[in-house]
Amino acid sequence: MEVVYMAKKFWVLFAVIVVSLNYGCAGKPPLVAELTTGMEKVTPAPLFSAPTATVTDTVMEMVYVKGGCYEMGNVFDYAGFEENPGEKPVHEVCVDDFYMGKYEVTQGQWELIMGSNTYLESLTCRDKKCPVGNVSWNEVQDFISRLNSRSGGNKYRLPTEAEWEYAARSGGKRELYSGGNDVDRVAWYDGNSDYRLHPVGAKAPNGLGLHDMSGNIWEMTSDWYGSDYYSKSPRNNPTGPDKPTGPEIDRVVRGGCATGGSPNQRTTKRSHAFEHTTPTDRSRSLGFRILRTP
Ligand SMILES: [Ca+2]
Repeated sequence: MEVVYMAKKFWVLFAVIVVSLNYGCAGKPPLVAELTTGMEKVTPAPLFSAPTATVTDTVMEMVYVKGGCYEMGNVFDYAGFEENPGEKPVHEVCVDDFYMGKYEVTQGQWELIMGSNTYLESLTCRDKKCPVGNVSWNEVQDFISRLNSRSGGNKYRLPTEAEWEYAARSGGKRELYSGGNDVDRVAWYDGNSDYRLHPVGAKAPNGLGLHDMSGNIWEMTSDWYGSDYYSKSPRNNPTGPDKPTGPEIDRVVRGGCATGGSPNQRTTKRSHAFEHTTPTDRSRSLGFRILRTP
């Protein structure tokens, strides 16, 4: 018993030290003025109770994103892509600094936080490093709430749509896909995925070091969907309509997925969870990525 007690004590102490070190870096943006990657490993203490833990299945890696202003919306004029009225008008938006999850939330992270892998069996990629999907809006809110409780704060949440696009475009740059114009290099989509999800981080990152913002699995945002929202969005830190507008009552989802065509992987592509969905519905092609405020 004494040995077990000492072992537990060691891991608690170790976790406290690691958390202290990491949080020491959290409020310190990189010295480089340009948008860059200030890596932060945010490590809720209980996650370190497993000595065999590996990075992508237990640690929330967050990338520092320096805020700024950008032209949000469909800034591209290219032939062959479907027009999505909801992506226009292009309008200037400014967002504050934040940390964005380097990867889509994985099944390993989900199981550790939620203590359950219910509903995950049907996913086309089953591994701790595969993205979690088939989880409902309400379950994701529960995940975030638990993550906040474990880290002793209230800093984790879903990104807004504006934050998501700013990060996906490597800080608001003119990027067709997240990381460049070569969809095969940066995204799992129907042209290269074999119609399956893939472990996170296998494709090239974007300019901020973020992986899979184009492709693999759709990602939830916190905004209600409004097809006309871009015509009336506030400039600073928009959070979407107060309530859903039009026939859709869904939240905005972004980034495309492994079973979708290349137009869906575009950084400016807006979609929404299945029409008339409820907070308890699930989709195997819908997961999420978390944001942490400084
Ligand atoms: Ca994705």
